[in-house]
Amino acid sequence: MVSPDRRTFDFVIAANRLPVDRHVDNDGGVEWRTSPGGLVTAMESVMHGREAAWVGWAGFPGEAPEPFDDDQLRLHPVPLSAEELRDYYEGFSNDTLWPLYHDVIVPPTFHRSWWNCYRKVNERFAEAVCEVAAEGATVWIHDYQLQLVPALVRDRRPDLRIGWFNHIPFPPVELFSQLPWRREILRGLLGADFLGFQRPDDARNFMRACRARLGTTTVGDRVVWRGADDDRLGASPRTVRAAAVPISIDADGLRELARRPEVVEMAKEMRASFGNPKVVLLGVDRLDYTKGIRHRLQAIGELFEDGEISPPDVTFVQVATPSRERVDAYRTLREQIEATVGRINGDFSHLGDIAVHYLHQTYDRQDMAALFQVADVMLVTPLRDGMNLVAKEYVTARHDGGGALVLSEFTGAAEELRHAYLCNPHDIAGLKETILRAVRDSPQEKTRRMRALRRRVQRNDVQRWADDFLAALAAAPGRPSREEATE
Ligand code: GDG
Repeated sequence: MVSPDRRTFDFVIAANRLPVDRHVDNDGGVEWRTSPGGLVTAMESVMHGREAAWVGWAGFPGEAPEPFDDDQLRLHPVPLSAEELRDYYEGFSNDTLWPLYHDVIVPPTFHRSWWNCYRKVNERFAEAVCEVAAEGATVWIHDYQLQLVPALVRDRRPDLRIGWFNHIPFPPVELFSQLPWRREILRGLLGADFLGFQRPDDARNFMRACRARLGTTTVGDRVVWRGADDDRLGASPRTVRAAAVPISIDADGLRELARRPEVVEMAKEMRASFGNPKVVLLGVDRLDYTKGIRHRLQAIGELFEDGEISPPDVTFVQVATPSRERVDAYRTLREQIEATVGRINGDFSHLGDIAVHYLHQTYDRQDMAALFQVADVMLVTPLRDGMNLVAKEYVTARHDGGGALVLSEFTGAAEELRHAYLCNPHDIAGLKETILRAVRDSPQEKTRRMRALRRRVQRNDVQRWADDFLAALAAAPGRPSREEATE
C-alpha cells in the first residue's frame, strides 16, 4: 500500500501560499482554517469530486509541517526561512517584479542576491510539484512569484501538462526589458503548455517580449520555442499558447451572502453609524501604491474644497487593508495617505460629521458584503491592476439594483465592465467630474448601468474562468504544426 505521504495526484496546484491559515490556540492546539479568497473558492469548484494536491508556503517561516489532508485536498507545504521570505518574497517578488509589472509606479529594486534566492525557492517549489504529481498529471501554477517553475518542472517531468496563470499585468516589453534576468524569466514561463493572462494586451506583451528578447517566432497566439538559447538547430520545437482568461468572483455565493437578512440589517446599521448621509462614497483596497488611493484622495479633497460635496450630506469611506508592511514603499505610502486623510478631516469635518472615514483594518466577508450595500458610489481607481475583484464584488453585492461604479481604465476589469463610469485616475479634473456624474446621474441611468454590469459578472463568474483555463490547457497543442515549425 502506498503510504499516505507518498501518494501522487492527477491535479496539482502550485501557488505562493497554501489556501489555509494556521491558528494556534492558548493551549498550543493547532487548527488550519481555509483562508478566505477567490482562488480558494475557484479551485474548490474545479476540484470538486477529484483528488488534488496544493503546493505552497504555509504562512510562517522555518520548518514546514508534514503534508496533510484537508477533505479531499492534499496540502503540501514548502518551507521558507526568514531570509528567503525577505529575499524571494518581500524582495524579488514584491519589490522587483511587482513594481516592474505595474508600470513602474515606484522604481523596482534589482538585487542579484534576491534573484538568486528567487531561483532557489522556485526550484524548491518545482521539486515539490514533481513529488506529488502522478504520471501525466495536470499542473496549474499561479502568479509572478513562480515564473521559473514551469520550465523547472518540465525539465524534470516532461510527462506533465503544465499551465500558468498571471494574476497581475504583464508589462510592455520596454519596461520588462529593464529586468536583468528577463531572458531567464521568459524561458521559465515557456516551460508551460498554456499561459493565461488577465487581458489580451498582457498576452500580447508577453509574446512581444519573447520575440524581442529570445528571438522566438510567434504565430497568432502561439510562441514557437526551440529550447534554451533558442538554438534553431537544436532541440525539437514546442508550441506555447498565451491567451487572456479573465478571472472573476463566486457571484452566486456573494449574492446569496449579500441577501441574507442579517447582512441587509448590518448594512443599515453601518449607514446609521456614518450618520445616515445622503451619499456614501466607498473605496476598498489593499494598501498598495498600484490602487490609486492617493489620487482618489486628491480628487475627493478638492471636491470638498470646491464645496461640490460636504459632510454630513456626503461622506467618503476608505477601507485600506494592511499589506506588505515590511516593504519600504508601502510604509511610505501609508504615511502619505494617513497625513492626507488627517488634513482633509482637519479642514472639512465638523463635530459629529466626518468627511473621510479611514479604516486601516481587515473585515470579514459579511462586513464586506454589507459595506458594499452601503456604497452609493464605489470608487475603484487603480493606476494599474491585473483585474480588480472589488469592482466585480460591488456590482454583485448590490442585489437591490442601486449604486454606481467609478472604474479606472487601467484595470483588467474595465475590459469587461464597459457600463461603469470609466475614468483616468491620473486626470484629477476628469476624475472629479466622473465622481460627480456618478453621484448626480438619474436613478434610471444608474440602474441601467448596474443591471448590465451585474449580468456580465453573473455570466462570467469564477467557475467559468477556471473551466476556460483548464479547457485551454487541455487543448494546448504542445507540438507545433509543420508550418509553425518551419516558420
Ligand atoms: C491580485 C491582483 C487580481 C480586501 N480587503 C478585505 C478583503 N479584500 C478582498 C476583496 C477582494 C480581494 O481582497 C482583493 O482583490 P483585488 O482583485 O482587488 O486585488 P489584489 O489583492 O491586488 O489581487 C488583482 C487578483 O489578484 C485576482 O487575480 O484581480 O488585479 O492584483 O476579493 O474583497 N476581504 C475581506 N476583508 C477585507 O478587509 N474579507
